[in-house]
Amino acid sequence: MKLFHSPGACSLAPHIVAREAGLSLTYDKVDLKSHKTQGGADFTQINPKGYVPVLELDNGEILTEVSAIIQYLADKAPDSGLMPAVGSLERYRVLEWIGFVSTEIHKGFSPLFKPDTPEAYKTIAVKNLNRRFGLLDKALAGHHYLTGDRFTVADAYLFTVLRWTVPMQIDLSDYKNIVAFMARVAERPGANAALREEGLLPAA
Ligand SMILES: N[C@@H](CCC(=O)N[C@@H](CS)C(=O)NCC(=O)O)C(=O)O
Repeated sequence: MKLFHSPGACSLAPHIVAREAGLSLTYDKVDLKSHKTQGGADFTQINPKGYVPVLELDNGEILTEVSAIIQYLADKAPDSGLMPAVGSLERYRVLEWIGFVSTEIHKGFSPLFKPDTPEAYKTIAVKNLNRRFGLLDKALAGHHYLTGDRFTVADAYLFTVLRWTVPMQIDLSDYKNIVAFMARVAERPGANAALREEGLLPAA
């Protein structure tokens, strides 16, 4: 399987999941401005949606959308516990968080990345994000990860999008549980390996 990704983008979430699951993928870096991949391909031919992440399966099929790719990868390594068993309430709890991270946090950041978003709307977007961060901080109180003390794909996704508070200069220091969560995830061997491979940490 091959993951098309861009350093620090939402494609970091499947990269972390692959590392945590012990799956050996190949990687191709996408320049999101030129839509060329490091391997020399025209990315718009690979994913007409034009965005990362894309997972190319061994049979040549293409899977898109963070939420689908992280579940697919985790299900390839069921013993990893990254995705609880099909039919269990625990699985629906993880799905509940994936939905929240995707629609409330990931897409909450989107206007901040767009150069044509009016400044007044950026202020509203940051306010909305802070409301969500308050909820997250409460949800993380007393345990290590979103659904308890086991790391799941939802945590990989949340960690990935919350990293964007740094370039967006959003201060998280009032959210002590989120700050502790970010440090905890960054220290996990799988997440740490993915961060290094994307050039987001100094090489070991
Ligand atoms: N709905 C998509 C959104 C993916 C997305 O927002 N990708 C961004 C990077 S985080 C991207 O590639 N943007 C470039 C573009 O849209 O041209 C998903 O959940 O996978």
